[in-house]
Amino acid sequence: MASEIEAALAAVPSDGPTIFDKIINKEIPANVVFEDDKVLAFRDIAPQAPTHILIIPKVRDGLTRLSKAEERHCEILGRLLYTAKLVAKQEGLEDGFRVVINDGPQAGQSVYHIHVHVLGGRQMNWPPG
Ligand code: DGP
Repeated sequence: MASEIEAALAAVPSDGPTIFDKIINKEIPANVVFEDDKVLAFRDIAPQAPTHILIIPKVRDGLTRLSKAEERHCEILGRLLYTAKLVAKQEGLEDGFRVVINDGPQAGQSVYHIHVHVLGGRQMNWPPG
């Protein structure tokens, strides 16, 4: 957990390319669980639950983080959430799952390409840390 926060605090919020561009462009491997023309879903490299999947838009279009969202992003934001539902079903998370979007350093965001975390397979705690 500490290294996740260290990574988030070290990350410089920017509109530049991120590691996720390399995954989209197949320059580095990822364990992809779902893909269509708009979104890509793959397993997190540092899973925080038995199932931990990231869902990202294939085109960032300025959407580095949720706080940068504009009206034009409503469609892709909806698609990210709908994909979370599809992926949760595909992963067999019938007993429930959690959807997380970290925004900015204080929330622990380390990659500035908006992404939805889908976590499941264990009992979640509340409040989150
Ligand atoms: P966040 O902290 O919300 O910005 O989440 C970023 C997540 O991205 C974090 O849980 C670890 C994951 N991640 C970072 N680099 C890679 C990578 O190269 N491959 C995969 N699969 N996940 C990555």
